[in-house]
Amino acid sequence: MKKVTAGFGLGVLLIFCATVSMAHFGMIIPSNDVVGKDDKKEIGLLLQFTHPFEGGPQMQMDKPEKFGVVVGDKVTSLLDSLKEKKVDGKSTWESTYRITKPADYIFYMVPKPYWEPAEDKFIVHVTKVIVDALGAEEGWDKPIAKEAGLPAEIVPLTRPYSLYAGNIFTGRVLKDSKPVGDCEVEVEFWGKGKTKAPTDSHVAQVVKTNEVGYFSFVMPKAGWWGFSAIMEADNPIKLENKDKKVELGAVLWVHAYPME
Ligand SMILES: [Cu+2]
Repeated sequence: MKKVTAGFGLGVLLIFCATVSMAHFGMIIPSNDVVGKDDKKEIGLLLQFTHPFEGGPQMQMDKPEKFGVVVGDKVTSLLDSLKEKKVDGKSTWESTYRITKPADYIFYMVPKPYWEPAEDKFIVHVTKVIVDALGAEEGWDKPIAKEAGLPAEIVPLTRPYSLYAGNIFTGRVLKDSKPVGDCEVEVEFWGKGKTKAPTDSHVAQVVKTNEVGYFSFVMPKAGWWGFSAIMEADNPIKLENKDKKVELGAVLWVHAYPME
């Protein structure tokens, strides 16, 4: 809905999406991005597909194809831990995860393809979030696509936790483990509809990667920020015997704290 695709006029887009500029994002949000030694060792995780800035409309998220965590070299599927929770009649998912040792925990999710009639394509937003536990502070910069079986990912160059509002965040977009240049990265604040945008086009910010896949963005406000690198998947998906394009998003969520 951010782009008017051939054959679809603005009028059609408006029917499906209240505001043209709203972008949808895959989301994994942990209850905490940093778990200290005195904190509860159980973290909650929320998985959903929505328009984060506006706090909706909520979009249906079927049970993901993959959901798990990479700790060091170890990949663990957490699919069985997911519990469905309906929000506005649409499925979201919740999980809890117990921290067992000092490490950076890289959570990832590959959703089932979502059919978006307004854009005449499927959407697959492969999503990551990284939690540091018990002062480990290492492992966050590791690509996990190969081990976890992700078609694309954002690898952070800025440590992706314990950030401040006002920090610059830099990441690198990889598809099939190769850098993606000239790629649009949509950026959205998880405003839940409480943050006001001066115009519709302020809802999602857009930066592009340079020729070797790097992008940067300064986060102006404390809270959760989502970065979504928008690509096209290699293979179309058939719908009623017609090949449909697949929007492949590589999404990373980071949390910025206020500086007091
Ligand atoms: Cu949408």
